[in-house]
Amino acid sequence: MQKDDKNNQNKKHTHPITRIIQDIVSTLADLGFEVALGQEIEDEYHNFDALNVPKDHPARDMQDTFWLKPLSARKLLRTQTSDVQIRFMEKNKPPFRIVSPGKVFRNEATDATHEVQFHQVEGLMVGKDVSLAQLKGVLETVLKKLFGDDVQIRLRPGYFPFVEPGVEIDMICSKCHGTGCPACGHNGWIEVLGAGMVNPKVLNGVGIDSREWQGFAFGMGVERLAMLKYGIDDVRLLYSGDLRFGEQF
Ligand code: 2NL
Repeated sequence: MQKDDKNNQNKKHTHPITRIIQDIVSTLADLGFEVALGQEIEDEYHNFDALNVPKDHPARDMQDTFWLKPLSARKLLRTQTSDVQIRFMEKNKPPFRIVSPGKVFRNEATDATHEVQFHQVEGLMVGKDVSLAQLKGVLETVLKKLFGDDVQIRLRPGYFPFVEPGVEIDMICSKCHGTGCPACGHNGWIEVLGAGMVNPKVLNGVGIDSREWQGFAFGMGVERLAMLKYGIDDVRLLYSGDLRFGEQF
């Protein structure tokens, strides 16, 4: 670094989104997860049907999904990276643990907390006797790496068609430690991601016998985690291209 670099301008900076993805992936790699990557253009089957998303689910609407009309066979921009995991399960026999980071797309109005293009990290573990308790341990390890050793999490029931049971994971507010303050909307807890036990219909659909195998899965929005970690109040700042923003990291 140069001596006159008062403004932090000559250092190398990794974008906050990249850093969060690297932290999550390296923590999961230590726990035996392999990276699985896919494609951003996907078909309706791998993005929705294989995940037990109902045919009339609003997520499939033109307003929520970018459909690529000129192409044949109902192609779309993937709305989550679960499609990668579906394709992995079609080709590989359990047991396995995979993590799928990547870019995803939702056709919705942008505001301080929504962008049409964002990043997700999904994880999946399939084996014998895989449990919700193991899921909790894995997610606690990941969140401690991102937010520090004081992290405490709790599981609440939540609904996603691809998991049963589904859970929402909350992290205790680091400002008030659970008593409630403006930072957590006077809640004491902050919702950070969704997860659950893989729905047996999803396993059977890819040819994995759900009487023999179980799995857990989780999905986290990277922009949301970056905003929480670095106190960023508008997601659009992450994509402004303004070097003064990047130099702060
Ligand atoms: C969220 C919730 C989630 C999954 C993603 C998943 C993948 C397969 C099977 C079953 Cl292949 N589940 N992924 C499960 C629960 C929640 O994401 O809010 N993400 C931002």
